[in-house]
Amino acid sequence: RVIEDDLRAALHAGDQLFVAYQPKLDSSGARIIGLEALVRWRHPTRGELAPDAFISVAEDCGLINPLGEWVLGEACRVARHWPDLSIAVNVSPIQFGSAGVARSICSIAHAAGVSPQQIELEVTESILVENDDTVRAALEELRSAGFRIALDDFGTGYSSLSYLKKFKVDSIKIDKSFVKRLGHDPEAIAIVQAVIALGHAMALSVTAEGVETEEQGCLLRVAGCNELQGFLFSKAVIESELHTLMNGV
Ligand code: G
Ligand code: G
Ligand code: MN
Ligand code: NA
Repeated sequence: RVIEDDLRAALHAGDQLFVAYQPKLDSSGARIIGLEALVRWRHPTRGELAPDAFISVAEDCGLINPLGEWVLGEACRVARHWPDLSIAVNVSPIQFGSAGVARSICSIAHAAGVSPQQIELEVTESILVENDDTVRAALEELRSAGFRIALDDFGTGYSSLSYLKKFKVDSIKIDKSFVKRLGHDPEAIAIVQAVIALGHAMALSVTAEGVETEEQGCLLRVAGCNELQGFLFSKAVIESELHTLMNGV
């Protein structure tokens, strides 16, 4: 069976897909302020699959909408349990291609009894390059409903600065490929400092992802980065492990 059929079955079965949550910390690295929801698949024969192995399949075969809605529903349930944390959910560019994406996202949060203010939607730069008017309208609708919008993987892809002006977002996430080089590549420090300054000049919050070492965390803190995420603090954990994580491990 091809992965597409398996994924369709998994969406019906209900016990194969699960969501792991990776903490986001304040710049001191001492306090958890949010979580990013990351989908996983316990495949019956292939073992545990990371999203790289099936998100693009889901995008190609039309399953990304039900999958994305399911992840958002799960994340909203966790949001209810942790009212002081901001919960981030990745939204695929393909989801933004379908009419009514904003309405669908709003109604899922509403049905779960979660305030949109608690939810951050992570979008990648590619959606801003494609199809401007539809995407812009959807992002505006979501922002005015109270959702925060984060530009994920910032610095990769098209990354045209004009898009940052054209599409209003609340925060940017510096891609881990830049963070990875911090500590041995002087150019990487310059790039990261410039991105943080740019973000702040546009009144955006800046998150760094893929923070793995104390040195990277320190450089980012000194550069004024607002939020840190990465294996230095924690990998993504399942819901039942969140209590341990919150209690300081
Ligand atoms: O989970 P992992 O750390 O391997 O994430 C790999 C990639 O998969 C990341 O780029 C992340 O944005 C993406 N991803 C994880 N969960 C979801 C999801 O629920 N929806 C979409 N569209 N992408 C996701
Ligand atoms: O949405 P995005 O593609 O940025 O998803 C984050 C991805 O980065 C996930 O696959 C997650 O497992 C991974 N990740 C999270 N923290 C780290 C880290 O510190 N180092 C590396 N190499 N990957 C990380
Ligand atoms: Mn992300
Ligand atoms: Na990312």
